[in-house]
Amino acid sequence: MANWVVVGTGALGTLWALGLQRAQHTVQIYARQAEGANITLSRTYDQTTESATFPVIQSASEAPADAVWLIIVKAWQLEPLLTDLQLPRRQPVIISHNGMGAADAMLSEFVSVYDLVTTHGAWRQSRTHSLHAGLGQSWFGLRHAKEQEDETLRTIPAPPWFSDLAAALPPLHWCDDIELKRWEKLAINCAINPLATLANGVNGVLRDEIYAPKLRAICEEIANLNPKLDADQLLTQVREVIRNTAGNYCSMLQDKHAKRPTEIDFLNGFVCREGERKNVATRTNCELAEQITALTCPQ
Ligand code: KPL
Repeated sequence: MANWVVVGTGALGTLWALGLQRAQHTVQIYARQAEGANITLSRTYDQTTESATFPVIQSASEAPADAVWLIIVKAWQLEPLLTDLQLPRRQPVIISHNGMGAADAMLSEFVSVYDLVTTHGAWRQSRTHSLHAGLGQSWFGLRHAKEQEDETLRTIPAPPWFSDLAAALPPLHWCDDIELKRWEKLAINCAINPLATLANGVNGVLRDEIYAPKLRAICEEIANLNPKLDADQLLTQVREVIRNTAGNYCSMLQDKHAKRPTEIDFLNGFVCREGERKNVATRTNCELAEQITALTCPQ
């Protein structure tokens, strides 16, 4: 049994913290600006509410040396957070956020970085309460160093504490090629988040046929950037997530309403930059990045 530190008590961080505590693990919450020594978090799923109280730590030195750090913050929060935390580079860290490219240089200094990719739909009804609006699934794997990306992937055994995490919020799949899952999730977020935000509605609005050409174009452009991806398969995954999280307000729309920065730069913005770098057309993604930036950061 591992000791866990959860960083980030947003909608999804809350679900994982509650799940780990429910499975009898020791869970601390890291919160730099905590208001007290404890925090009570709760979630509602299918009209049932559960809650639990966690000890709060304000510095990494308060965590056990063997703790596993589960960091579920917004992509743009990651770099300042890692700078603040100053974790020893040997500490295993698990990273979960939407999009690609966040704090890559810093994370490359760590010995073992794991990525957690999830399609659960949840939104924060208050600072400490999460509404688990749509069941999804999650994938977990060791991030590969850049130079290994194109090599045949080795089969890597899951760490001993993988089962703790898998029991906390099932289903969680161990994945040898987590980078591929990150790209698939990138496509899901690039398709759903900006369109649902512009529509100012729940993810389910995207079932309307008027969105079909845009959803397809987004997936095709992303598939053209990565030879491992297939546009039709991406579109099928996007439609499945829209169906399963139909009643959820996507994180970008929640960010917009809360007047927080969005993750657009790490989503369609990342795709747009990759397109330029690889000389691949990504017009639809670039346009969406511009539209969301204009909507959320008015000049
Ligand atoms: O990841 C999400 C998000 O809102 O950021 C999805 C899966 C699209 C659920 O809303």
